Amino acid sequence: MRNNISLFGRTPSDKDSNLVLLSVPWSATASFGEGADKGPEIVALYSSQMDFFSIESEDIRDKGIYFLSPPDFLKKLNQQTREKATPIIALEESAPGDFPKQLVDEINQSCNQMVKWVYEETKKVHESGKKFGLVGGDHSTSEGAIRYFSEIYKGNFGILHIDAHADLRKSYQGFQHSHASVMYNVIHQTCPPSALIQVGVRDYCKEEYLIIKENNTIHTFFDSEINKALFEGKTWKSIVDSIIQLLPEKIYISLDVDGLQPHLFPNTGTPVPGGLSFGQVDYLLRSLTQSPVQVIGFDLVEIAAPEGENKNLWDAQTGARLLYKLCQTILTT
Ligand SMILES: [Mn+2]
Repeated sequence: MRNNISLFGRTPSDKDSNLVLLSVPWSATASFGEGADKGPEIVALYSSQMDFFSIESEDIRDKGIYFLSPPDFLKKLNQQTREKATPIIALEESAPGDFPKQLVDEINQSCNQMVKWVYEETKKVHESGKKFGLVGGDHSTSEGAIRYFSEIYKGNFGILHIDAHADLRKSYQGFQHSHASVMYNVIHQTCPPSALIQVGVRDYCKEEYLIIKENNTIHTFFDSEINKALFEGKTWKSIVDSIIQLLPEKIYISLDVDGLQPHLFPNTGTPVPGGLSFGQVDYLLRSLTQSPVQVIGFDLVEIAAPEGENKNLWDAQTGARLLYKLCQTILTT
């Protein structure tokens, strides 16, 4: 295996690892804020800056969490693709639909290369008998991993998708593997997952809403509906229970950090007011560990570093803690 990056103050050997985390520093077609390609790096950097003891959960640092370092080719491909995509992303704002087709094709090919690479890496980890997680990168980095699990489990699993966005756009700005299209691509595979359960969605277009309404494998807990229930006296526990009830036995967690309240991740690419609190996500994850659900893999995406000289890395602080909780969840279900 490739070298690993120190995470949570540990650098286990390959043979002692039980959970392999793939780092995918990719944000080539990010449409608003940049910097999600720095996600894995900044999370690793801040992951030793916390206390691992807690009254409600186990210290998992010595359970062999191997954080794979990204290959140079991927970093270069991201940079080159980003350079090609920048003028198109800017152009879209002034003249929608007016894209130079050849350039868009080239960008789609590069994104496809990234998706295939993630697919192959996920396969390697799964075939080695270890558990799998992914740290993005923008949300397009999840597609290859989910595609692999869809094939291997023949669609017999569900996705728990925490996000401010439905990510059900057919393509976005002409890019087929956009962060905004990841779940559209996932449900249009040969063996799509048997359930897509979305939580925290609050920014979506009419086409996406129609896909949700017309597809009985998709269930969306819109942020507005969650709030209404809470304001009218329902408990978060009862909402979590209804989320878990809809999940099949095997699940993959896709966690876009913009699903949480934006003050927790101020630099994420497309922040939206509203969203879940850190405590609500923590409670949801812990409830999974007390349910019959088995987590087969996860991704944590859209953690970004601010641009320029601003060194506010709060996103990394929150992101590292969220990653630790996801690792606890997959190692105990
Ligand atoms: Mn999102």
